Amino acid sequence: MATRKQTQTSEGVALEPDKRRIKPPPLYKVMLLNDDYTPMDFVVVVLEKFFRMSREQATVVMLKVHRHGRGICGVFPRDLAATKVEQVEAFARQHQHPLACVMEEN
Ligand code: TYC
Repeated sequence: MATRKQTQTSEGVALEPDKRRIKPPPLYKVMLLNDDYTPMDFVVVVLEKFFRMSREQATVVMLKVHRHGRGICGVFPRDLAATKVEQVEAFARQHQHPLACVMEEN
């Protein structure tokens, strides 16, 4: 096992925090699921509004979901992914659409 990293400070030698076994936080994919009722234009607006996509990018992702059943909107740390899912589903319900948004560990 390697020794802990040391830094020279004005007070002497200090041990740096041991970061060797700290894994980076897991990332989560946020995905939209297809359904037969949500209008295509609404899905494009969702991708522009919540995932900062251009109209062109949003259209590509929407059509991928429409044709393949699901598609990735973005990859985020857990809390941000959970917030995106809540925001998208709340917005869809406000507009009476059944659009489903889910997250999955990457
Ligand atoms: N399948 C929908 C339709 O034909 C469009 C749609 C695309 C719905 C993506 C949901 O996540 C979705 N109107």
